[in-house]
This record gives sequence, structure tokens and C-alpha cells, in this order.
Amino acid sequence: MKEINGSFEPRGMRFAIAAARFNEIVVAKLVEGAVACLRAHGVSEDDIVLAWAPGAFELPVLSARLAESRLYDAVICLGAVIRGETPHFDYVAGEAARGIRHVALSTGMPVTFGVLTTESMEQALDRAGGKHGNKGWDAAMAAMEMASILEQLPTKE
Ligand code: INI
Repeated sequence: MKEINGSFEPRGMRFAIAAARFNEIVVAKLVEGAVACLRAHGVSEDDIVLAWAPGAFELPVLSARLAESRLYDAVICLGAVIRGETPHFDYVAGEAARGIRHVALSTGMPVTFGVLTTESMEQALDRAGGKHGNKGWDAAMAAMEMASILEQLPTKE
């Protein structure tokens, strides 16, 4: 039996971060976490691109463009949708999740979901470098792991 696992040694790989500026105080911390994670695993600054969208609703089209360019090994989507301040929370959060999933499936590129969906700003900050870790870091870990797995999977000639 051959078992394939992702590794976390992404030297030479390139990563794009698609970040949503809405709730920027939170998302800036997610970006910090994602970049710190990539740098801690040996990715050079020159191999990271950060592109900002106005809000999480726009992340699908931004991540689609980044993925379709084929310039990156993975795209990391970061955002914060907070119910307490968002009457249309379900639409923004749902469409961001559905859209990002669609980009991943339609491009075959790892596109990871680091979009917080929380009830309050406090819960969001807890997950952006607070007491519940940093989901930006986690989304970068998932991106490295998936890029590594896809690189190892054989294809039939
Ligand atoms: N976008 C977010 O990323 N988070 C939010 O909490 C949010 N709220 O509160 O509405 C939000 N809205 C903006 C949305 O993503 C779009 O940018 C906007 O609707 C324009 O298309």
C-alpha cells in the first residue's frame, strides 16, 4: 500500500493570500498569522503575494483569478464575517464559503478557507491570534499540506 501525506517543507513553492478588508482589525491579524506560518516553514517573502478584496463576498472572484493564473501552488482566503454586525451575515458567509469551494473544485488548486464566521467581534479576535489560536496560520498550514499532497499524487500519462 502506498500512503501519501502532505509535508510542510514548501521551499520553492509560491502562495497567494486573498484577504477581505471588511473587519480589517481582525483580518490583518489573520494575514499576520498566515504570513508568519509560511515564513516559519521556509517560504521566502518574494514567494508570497497578498491581494485585498473589499469584503468576504468578493473573495471567490479574487481567489479565482489568483488560482487561474497558475502562478501559485495554493491560494489562502482570509476574512471575517461577524453576525452581530451583519444583517446579511448568512448571505455573505454562505456565498463566500460556496464560492471559495467552487474555485477550488473548478481549478483543482488548493484554495483554503480562513474566513471566520462568528457571532461577535470578541469571538473573531479570539480566533485571530487570541485564545483560540490564529485561523490564518491554520489556513496557511492547510494550503502547504494540500499543495504538497497534490504535487505528490501521480497522474496517468
Ligand atoms: N464583508 C465581510 O467580509 N465581513 C462582514 O462582516 C461583512 N458585513 O458585515 O456585511 C461584509 N460585508 C461586505 C460584503 O462582503 C461585500 O463586500 C459587499 O456586500 C459588497 O459586495
